Amino acid sequence: MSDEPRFSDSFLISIREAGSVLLTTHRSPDGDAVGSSLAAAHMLEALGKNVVVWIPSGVPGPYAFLPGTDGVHVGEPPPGPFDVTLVVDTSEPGLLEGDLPGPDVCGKVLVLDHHLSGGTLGDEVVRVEVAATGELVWELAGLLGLAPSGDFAICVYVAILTDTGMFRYDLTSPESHRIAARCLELGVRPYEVARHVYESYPAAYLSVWAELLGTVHLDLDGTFATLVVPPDLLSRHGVSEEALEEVVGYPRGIEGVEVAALIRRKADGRVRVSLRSTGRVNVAELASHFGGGGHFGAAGCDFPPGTDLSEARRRLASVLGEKLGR
Ligand SMILES: [Mn+2]
Repeated sequence: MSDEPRFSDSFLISIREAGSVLLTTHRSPDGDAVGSSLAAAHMLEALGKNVVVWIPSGVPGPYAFLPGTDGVHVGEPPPGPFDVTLVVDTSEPGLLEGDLPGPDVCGKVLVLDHHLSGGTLGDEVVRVEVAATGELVWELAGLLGLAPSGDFAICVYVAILTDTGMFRYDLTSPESHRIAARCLELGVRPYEVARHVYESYPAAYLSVWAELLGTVHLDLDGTFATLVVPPDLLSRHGVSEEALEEVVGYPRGIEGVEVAALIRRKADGRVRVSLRSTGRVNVAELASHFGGGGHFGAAGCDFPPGTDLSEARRRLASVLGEKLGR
């Protein structure tokens, strides 16, 4: 980890001097995206700024209990203008759900993120060694001289809880736990949060998972596990894509598995592959063979329309087989 300060003076001055701030994040917002956006909103409001959180598709159900959700602006961008736009949890323009309005509306664009990317949205604080963007928001609040509130703490806690996979993934650090511990001291109740985030899914999800887990296929001597989503699975059970979010964790958990994949056809006909690693194989690199990308442990790629789902699996297995020497 580098000892140089994470936040440049110009970044801090831009935040301090802003009277109005637009906050936004990436599409398919996860717990870190929503938690970091709302935590930053609580922080900036405590500093007396006018803040709008813009999440075009709204806050997904599991995070809707977080304080500040009611004020989130959905749909088209808010009219503004804003002095500063702070983008959290991505620095990749293509991963935003809606295009940022022009500089006349956005003002100066700042980024807080922990993903490797070639993106160039604005003045960026990107730290790939940090487990969650929420940790950067926590640090920023301290640099701005703020004592964390309970509302701020619960948003940061959800960001860290979800992006560390419940404190399991490799980037989980002593600092992740220290911040989480402070959040508990500020009133966060772990089971209450877990109930909302992980234990509030519709009963239909179990039927979806039961059917999907039955498609598990092991290749490469049991090191590559895939699930293939039947074409009408979601519509038959009346659920959205959210039902598929965590399910790839099951094949990853099989003893001996190095890489797990969830393969499905998207509405536009392309084949979407979500990849997860158990620690030895860099799945971002695997995904990059097919024009995708992501993290070492979690990545994704698309195959063009017309690709058969089982053909996508074979092509992945062939590249992975070379990497694994199988
Ligand atoms: Mn994140």
